[in-house]
Amino acid sequence: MKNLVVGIILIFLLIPVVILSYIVFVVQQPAPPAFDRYDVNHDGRVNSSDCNLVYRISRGYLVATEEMLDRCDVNEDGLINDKDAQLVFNAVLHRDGG
Ligand SMILES: [Ca+2]
Ligand SMILES: [Ca+2]
Repeated sequence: MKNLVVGIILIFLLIPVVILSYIVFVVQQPAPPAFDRYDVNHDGRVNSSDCNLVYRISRGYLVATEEMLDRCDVNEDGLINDKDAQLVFNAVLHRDGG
């Protein structure tokens, strides 16, 4: 009977440890990489290629994938237009120090 009580006490002591360990594990997981709307072609850089893509897509000169459409909508207004192209262009200029 004494062993049963000790076992039950140990179980109730271990439950919070397991729960806390799980919480610490989940909290320490690295955040997923930020979704870079400016990197339209998803090559890890924002440059003139992305400007060109946004401009061509906004003008209907290029049919884009759904993912590219999401990345092109830089200002997240649901439209892909000159405003998005300008924002990507400004980002490239700023990056190049221009
Ligand atoms: Ca890019
Ligand atoms: Ca937009």
